[in-house]
Amino acid sequence: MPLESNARIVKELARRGYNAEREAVTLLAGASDPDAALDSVVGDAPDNALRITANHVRESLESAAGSDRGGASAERSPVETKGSEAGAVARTGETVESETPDRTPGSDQTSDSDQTPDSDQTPDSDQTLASQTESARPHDFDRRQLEIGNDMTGRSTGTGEYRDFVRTFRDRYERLSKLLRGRVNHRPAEAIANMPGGSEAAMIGLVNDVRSTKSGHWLVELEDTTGTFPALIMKDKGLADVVDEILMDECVAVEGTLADDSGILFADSLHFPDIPRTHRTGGADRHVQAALISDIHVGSDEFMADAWSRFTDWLHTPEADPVEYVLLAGDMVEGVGVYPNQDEELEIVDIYDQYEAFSEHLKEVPADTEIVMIPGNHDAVRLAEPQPGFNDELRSIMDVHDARIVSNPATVSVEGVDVLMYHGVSLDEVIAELPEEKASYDEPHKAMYQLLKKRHVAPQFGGHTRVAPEERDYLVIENVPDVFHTGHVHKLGWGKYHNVLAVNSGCWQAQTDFQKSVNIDPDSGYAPILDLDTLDMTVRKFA
Ligand code: D5M
Ligand code: FE
Ligand code: ZN
Repeated sequence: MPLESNARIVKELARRGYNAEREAVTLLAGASDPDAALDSVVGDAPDNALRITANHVRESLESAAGSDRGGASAERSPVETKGSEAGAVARTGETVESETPDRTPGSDQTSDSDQTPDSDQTPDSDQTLASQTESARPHDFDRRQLEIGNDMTGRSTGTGEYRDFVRTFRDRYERLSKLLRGRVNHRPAEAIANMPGGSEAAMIGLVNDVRSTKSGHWLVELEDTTGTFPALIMKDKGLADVVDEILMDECVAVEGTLADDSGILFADSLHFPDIPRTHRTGGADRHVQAALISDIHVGSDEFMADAWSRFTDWLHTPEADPVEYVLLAGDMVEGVGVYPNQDEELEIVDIYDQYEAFSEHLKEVPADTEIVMIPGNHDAVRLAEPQPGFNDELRSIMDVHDARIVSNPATVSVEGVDVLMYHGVSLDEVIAELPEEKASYDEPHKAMYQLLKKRHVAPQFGGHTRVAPEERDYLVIENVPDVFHTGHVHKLGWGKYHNVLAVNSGCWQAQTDFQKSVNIDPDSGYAPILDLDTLDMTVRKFA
């Protein structure tokens, strides 16, 4: 049975307000007249059913056909394991830094989807509505915890005037300098200029300029609320590695000795706000998972509808029962006019139609899944970051599943796990500016480590990443997250930095002409699945 028919059945059931067990879908697809079978199973389903089970289908088919089995075999069809053919490709433990997705190809593993869902996995005594109707592991809605923090939707104050930028930077300085204050005995720029020559001094500031000098040293100019001050990093101080990582406008501390005339600081060390190594992660107190995905790009010729359907089909299998959350890190649709000549690769040219289509695809996700989404650079919100969550018109188009629509970036606490979601436009910049071994498209998580180290998701101002002036710098990473989730670069990569799991989730779009022209080979059709109790990750391949 072609996959399309399964997806179509899932969609049709969703349209009528039902989830379905994977096996139920397979049985329906195998019926001699799937549409009629679907009609009758919906008609026969108990009034309080949320989910069509394989048993519902069997009963309905049997009653329709009497002793004739009506073409739908109650035996398992080979299609049933399709979801699990798209097997786990890699698993991270505590220490694995960077398994590449294609190292271990999708396996043929069959798994608990072979169990009859309505067998012995009966719920315990508390009979919630869901547990009466769902035969696989029922979702205990009472135990779900999802809190949004740092959502700036509706709080934008910027008018784009110069003084707004001053406020943003003041806020950035205040909050990031706090993280450095314990480590250096700093003085304001103004005071340092008045200290006696030869004194030990330290300053915390935003990077105003970095230049290499003729003799191979580096001049770093820092700015705080009182003024600017230059620091000279001599090439023999062993700090080349650190200098490599400096980005404009980020907050750092330098420590050293003042020149005789107090006009410059000879730096001995440079510090980033960084993530403390002692960071202890939170975790769910039950086995529950979240799918971390992004960059769906519905509306593009290259949107991989089949892979997406395979993913959402899999979500309906018992194996995916623990996946109660889907976190979407932006680029829901391909958008219009995002890049030059993009219109040549559009399947859907109207932006609203793109969101309508996206919403249809989102309906394939089981209806009881909690969804959180942030916008990306292809979405129909302002490009400058922070990007507010979608407007009411787009929300009403995407009102399936009661998805939480929040800003980019935003933090989400999911059953005790703090997830920082950020689309990831600044990753292009980090990758362009830093040496290959510190940040590259092949290892996008390493670029994410840099953002964690800087405690800011998009430090550079005035470059590739547009930054909007706001009263508060929403791009500061004030609280250490347990998980940092980005997308945008269309490459899959993950690893741990000081105990924070960084995940870049790949995409659902095949290589575009532009990507071909610049040799970007996207990782398409992967779904990283995060265990919220252990923070282990499994990546599943659906393409
Ligand atoms: O971008 C996906 C990735 O590809 C991201 O690293 C930027 C890069 N990209 C894609 N198209 C272009 C064009 N036309 N110019 C420059 N860079 C591009 P996304 O924005 O998520 O599609
Ligand atoms: Fe994208
Ligand atoms: Zn993007």
